[in-house]
Amino acid sequence: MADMPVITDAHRETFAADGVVKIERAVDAEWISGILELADRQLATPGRWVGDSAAGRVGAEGASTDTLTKGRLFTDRYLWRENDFVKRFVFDSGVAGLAGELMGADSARFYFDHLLIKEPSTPDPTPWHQDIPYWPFLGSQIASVWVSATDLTVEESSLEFIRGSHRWGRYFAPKAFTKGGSSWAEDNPGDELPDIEAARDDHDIVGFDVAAGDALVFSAWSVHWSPGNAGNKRRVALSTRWLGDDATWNPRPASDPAVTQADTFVEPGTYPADDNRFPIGWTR
Ligand SMILES: O=C(O)CCC(=O)C(=O)O
Repeated sequence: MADMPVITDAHRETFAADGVVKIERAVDAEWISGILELADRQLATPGRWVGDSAAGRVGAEGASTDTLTKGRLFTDRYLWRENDFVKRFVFDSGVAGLAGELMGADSARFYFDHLLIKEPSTPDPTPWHQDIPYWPFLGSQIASVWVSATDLTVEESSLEFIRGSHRWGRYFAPKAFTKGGSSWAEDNPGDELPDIEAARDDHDIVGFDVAAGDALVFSAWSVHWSPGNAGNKRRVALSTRWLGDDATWNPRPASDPAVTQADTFVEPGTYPADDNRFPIGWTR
């Protein structure tokens, strides 16, 4: 188990008030190079749950997956059950403890891993969204730990959040991240998210420049996005999703299909005490 960065009262207060907090040097260089290698591997041989803005271009005019090094938003997820590195990252890097501590939970169960890559000169933003409407869960203690494997400014596609939006009591209909990538999400219920970009000054937006190894820990109810990557280097982040004490399993027909009712014995509306699908990563 890696040494965990110290979580201070200031971190806890910021997470509670803003719905997001940056934890510097959350993971060390070994994990960072592992994430970068994972990115190379998944780009070359994507998993089952891939979303790829270049999918239509692969194979066209001789383009192979390896040659598409510009203008590409690529996501892959739910790798932990087959990929040893991802599994070790989930359980041994300390990210579970960050989530558990900041949620104020007694334990943190794991939901899924999400690799998010934007090649240089990728115009595609990750749209403004809340995470919770994509997922088959409800509860206030549900959070992500987003770890950047590269130094990153907001212009190079780091994340921005609307401060305090986790407390709005709103549930916004999801949007697909990439064309065809998560179109299942668009059948989910929810309010129409206002056009944040058209009225940025109406919102209290906070953005985070990060160093490789920094983590952004945020509530699944926080409204957030990332712009495209205007920079000249690949942007790679690995997000892990965590369930605290008050999380309940609430599958809907259009929830993320990576884990469905067919995969678990958990009854809808109850705590997800399934050590196989939602294993404990940390306890207080
Ligand atoms: O990395 C990104 O662009 C988006 C990340 C995100 O939305 C998430 O981890 O929930």
